[in-house]
Amino acid sequence: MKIYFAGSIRGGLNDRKIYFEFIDFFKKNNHVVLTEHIFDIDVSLGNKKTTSDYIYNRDVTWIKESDIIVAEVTQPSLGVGYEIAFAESLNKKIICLYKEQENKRLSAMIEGNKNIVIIRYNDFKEIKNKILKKINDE
Ligand code: 6IA
Repeated sequence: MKIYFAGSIRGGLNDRKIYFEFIDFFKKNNHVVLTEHIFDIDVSLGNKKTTSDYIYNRDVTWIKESDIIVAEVTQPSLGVGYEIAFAESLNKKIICLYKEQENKRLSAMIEGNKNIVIIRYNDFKEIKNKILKKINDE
């Protein structure tokens, strides 16, 4: 599957390590991750073309090209919310991964949307099989 993996960037990069774990995991399971390098600050900053205009156009093209969007939504991000809604408008399959946290709740615009499969977790290892199964489900 061609996966568009989304996660917060300007919304905050606190969960960047988890994003890398998910991306590695998908690649090891023979999926293509279109966004595999976007959280790599060194690669991104080394690329002189990374203006907002360039990023927007490239990412929209990748979403159109993808089979599925997997979004890590623990750290709220305007960009990720936009990407989810855009993918929904194209009838793409959408999986959101949410790490449970005390005194916080996932946005109702994600939690209440029946077109989105939500997988909650405490530890990434617990949900590995579940994610693979959901990715391959028709
Ligand atoms: O509003 P946000 O920046 O948190 O939105 C994050 C989402 O927008 C991600 O899922 C990406 O798909 C997309 N996005 C935002 N910024 C970039 C970017 N910047 N490169 C690629 N996609 C992006 C350059 C990388 C930066 C670490 C220097």
